Amino acid sequence: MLDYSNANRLFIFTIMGPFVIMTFFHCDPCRAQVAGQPWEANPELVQRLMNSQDEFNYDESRVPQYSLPDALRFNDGTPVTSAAQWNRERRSELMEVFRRQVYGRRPEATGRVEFELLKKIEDMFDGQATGLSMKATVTIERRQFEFPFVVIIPNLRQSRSPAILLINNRYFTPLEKAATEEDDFWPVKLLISRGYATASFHTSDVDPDRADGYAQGIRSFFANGEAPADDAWRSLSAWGWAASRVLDFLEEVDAIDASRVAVVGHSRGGKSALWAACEDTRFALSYSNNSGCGGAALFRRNFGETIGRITRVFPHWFSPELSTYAGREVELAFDQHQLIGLIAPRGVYITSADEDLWADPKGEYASLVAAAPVFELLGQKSIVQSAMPPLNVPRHRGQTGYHIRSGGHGLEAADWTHFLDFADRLLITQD
Ligand code: GTR
Repeated sequence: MLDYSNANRLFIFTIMGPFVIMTFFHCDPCRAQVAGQPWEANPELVQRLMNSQDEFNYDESRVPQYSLPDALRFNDGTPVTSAAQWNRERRSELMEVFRRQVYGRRPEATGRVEFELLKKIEDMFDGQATGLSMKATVTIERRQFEFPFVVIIPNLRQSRSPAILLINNRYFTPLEKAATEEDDFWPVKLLISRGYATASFHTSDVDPDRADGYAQGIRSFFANGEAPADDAWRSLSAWGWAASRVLDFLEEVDAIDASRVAVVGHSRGGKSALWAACEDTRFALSYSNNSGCGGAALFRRNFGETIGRITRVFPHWFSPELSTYAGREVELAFDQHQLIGLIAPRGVYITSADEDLWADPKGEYASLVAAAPVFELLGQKSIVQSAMPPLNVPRHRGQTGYHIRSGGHGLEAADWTHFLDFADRLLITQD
């Protein structure tokens, strides 16, 4: 197969002239990656993005030199040398950094949360599953806040099922719809057939995904209508909080093993799924799909979406403090590999998509690798290879997994299949 690295393309152009260039730009398979070689961005796509979005960097050669802050050093520079030190002190120190500077601090009050069964379907998918349409009601004094969620449980398993909890940033899927319509974004039938229970809720039902949605959301409810404090939780954290409430319910379901629950999200939902697993150590695994800036990707690479842009367009997602680092990412005391480290020693699965350069695939992968010392300190294996895997070739090692899929930004059937292959190793094999 041909190698379309810049040097070779130049060579081909020199010897064969415009004919090759025509073919290169018009025939997608022509940029097929070399089998077995690490993924590289399509140079044609890079060029197109550089031309159309010159505010952002898509050029690997313009990624600044950077060194990452060490997860295994206390804020004062002292090294963290034992798992006990990490668990007792360093982890909470780092959690505080992310709360203050990125996702905000959740309220201390928990409210009383009750669950109501609205509807049950016992014979979903020809008797293979039971579906529950649920309502969570949060009560503080005499005030109440409600949000709906759906749970589907396999009927045919001998033992308790592990579960996949999707933070759905696109829409709410009512139980009737889940029972009758297939949807790659939340492929209920596939999950059931692979032995998982599954649950989902819609982000905007908990905290509206709009810069002006605060008054209708759970954050305002907890603050009794007061404006959010500077360090208060923002929407990404609020959605993760809701995932924890759904997990509270899963703990009550006999057919589900709540110690084997993965929290999953795509894009903004993927940012939220990572933070959800940091805040709630009951999650056994976090799967963050195409989460990019403010998710898995390293801020310091300054590739694709930036702090300046994301905090301007989505001010409700992050602590205001994050926006002050726009253009000076290098001064951040942390980076997103440490977020992944906060999930260790539990499982983390990260994905990218070939055409989703906005989310910086290399930054998403590099972040996962840079978290390895934390997994190691905690006695677990994780991916350590710095070269990316080839396109569509998942990589698994110990507690972490990664793939980069053909195509664009999205949570697709192939992503789920690859993810479930990884999840099986962590959540199913112990049966
Ligand atoms: C984009 C945003 C990304 C990502 C995405 C999504 O507009 O810039 O960070 O979160 O939305 O959620 O689909």
